[in-house]
Amino acid sequence: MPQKQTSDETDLRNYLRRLPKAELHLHIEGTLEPELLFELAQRNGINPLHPSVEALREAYQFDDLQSFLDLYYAGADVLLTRQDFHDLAMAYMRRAHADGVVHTEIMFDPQTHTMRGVPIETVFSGLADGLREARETLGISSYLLMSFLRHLSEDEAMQTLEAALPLREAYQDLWVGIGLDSAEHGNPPEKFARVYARCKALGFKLVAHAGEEGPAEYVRTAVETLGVARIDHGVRSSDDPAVLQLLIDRKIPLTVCPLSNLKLKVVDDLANHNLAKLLRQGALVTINSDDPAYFGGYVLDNYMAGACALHLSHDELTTLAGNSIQASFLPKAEKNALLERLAKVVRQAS
Ligand code: ES4
Ligand code: ZN
Repeated sequence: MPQKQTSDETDLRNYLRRLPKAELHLHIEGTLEPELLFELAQRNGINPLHPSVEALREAYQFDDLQSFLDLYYAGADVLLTRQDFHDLAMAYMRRAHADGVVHTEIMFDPQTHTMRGVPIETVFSGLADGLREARETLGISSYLLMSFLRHLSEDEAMQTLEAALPLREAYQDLWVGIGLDSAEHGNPPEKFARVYARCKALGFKLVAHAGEEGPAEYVRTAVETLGVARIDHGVRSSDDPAVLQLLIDRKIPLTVCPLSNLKLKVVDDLANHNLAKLLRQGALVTINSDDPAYFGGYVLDNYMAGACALHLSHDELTTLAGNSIQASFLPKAEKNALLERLAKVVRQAS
């Protein structure tokens, strides 16, 4: 049940909504709400694993990353056609727009779909249809980060890259980078050193999940071996002061997802989340929603959860919104324009 908000919380939520924000850590397959899942299952003649929307939602209780991934991959089975991917993307963009998101950098897992016989062109074209429509009708810009599943082999990642490269030109307005996600334990970043080197040579922006469940050492190798520009999660960096210092010195942003960390038991209580500490120590922290359909909240809910549990000040929240723009892959001029807009909203509010 949604918790009742105090009027202070309503004011804070309205303030946070007005801040122009970028969402940088978002898996499009993780935005599949049970209602849309059932609609797509029916459209495609697929039997859902659960008897009802309510039963499915009740199943969203996880012990760890793997228990979530099992349901997340099963949920993606209903995505088959270009229209399905369009509808998924457009539903998320509407929701993000309502939260005051002005730019998104969206991860997608082509292997989850090609493994089931869905052509990679279908995935790209459907997502692009939705994101381009959102750009025109809602005024939100987007980039795509094609992510490799780290529980599969590097050869399979390389094959996925090769299958996608012929599409690069057609989607050059969207596809700017690559990422690494799925089960972290036992799948260190360096397993993908060759594929990252190839992507770097091709001019892609590089990100990787690291230090979510895995050790701080994976954050170091993501930076030093893969050469990533941004770390997804990275909350375990603080286990090793040298790793945290590396991130601070190199201004490598962390895309932190508070409700995800709570739902997957990376933290036992949001009051114990280290995002405020990381921010206060000088790390370039951003707030994001990860898989909002599964973790109980979109980006504004994540800002609110962090703000309330950790007593973040207005200034800190404004910094977090500014960091999201700063940490994005937008060209400098566009970042500056958005930072100006942010400063204007803050001035008007004070
Ligand atoms: C993910 Cl929360 C998380 N961690 C790793 N991989 C993922 N894929 C989708 N959500
Ligand atoms: Zn993630």
